Amino acid sequence: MHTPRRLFFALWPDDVSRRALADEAHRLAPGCGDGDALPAENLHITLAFLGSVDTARIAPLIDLTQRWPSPCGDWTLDRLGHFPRPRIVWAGSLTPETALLTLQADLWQALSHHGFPPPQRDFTPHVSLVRQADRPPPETTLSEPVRWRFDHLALVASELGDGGSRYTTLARSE
Ligand code: 2AM
Repeated sequence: MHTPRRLFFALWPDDVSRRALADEAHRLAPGCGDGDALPAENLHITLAFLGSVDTARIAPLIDLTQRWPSPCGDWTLDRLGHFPRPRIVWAGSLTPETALLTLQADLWQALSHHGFPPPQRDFTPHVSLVRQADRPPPETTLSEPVRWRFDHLALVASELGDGGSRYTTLARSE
């Protein structure tokens, strides 16, 4: 029997944005209660978190992802925030990003047809930068805005290991 996998849908940054965000994470980490900067390769925005999914339900999700028309747009990250309970410092935007909100809503609508109910809470588009962050960062904005160009949606499996999360892309949009 196969064990369920922890899945989520995400957008991954282009290389330039990834480096800029990784630099920001390293700059911020010491001032946030000695948090841990996330590794550059793990930086992403989650659009839909599915949690643990039985293997029998994964093939339709791969199919959905591969058929999804690739989103194409820019997202400007300029704001810093802090989620106290998961102890995360994140980057997001001061102005609501309509394209991301629409994409997230469309994705959940499609997922609801596969038996995944949409979350009850509001969506705050963000990229986690620092974990184990006991304090918010001293500033509320990024040192320089980061313009992130997105061009595909990815279905990703997450495994928790000693050194943090390991992500494997299972499918990407066409
Ligand atoms: P985060 O960026 O806010 O940490 C893989 O774990 C991804 O799914 C991470 O990006 C994480 O969001 C998100 N995630 C983990 N647990 C979640 C939950 N219970 N609800 C929503 N998103 C979650």
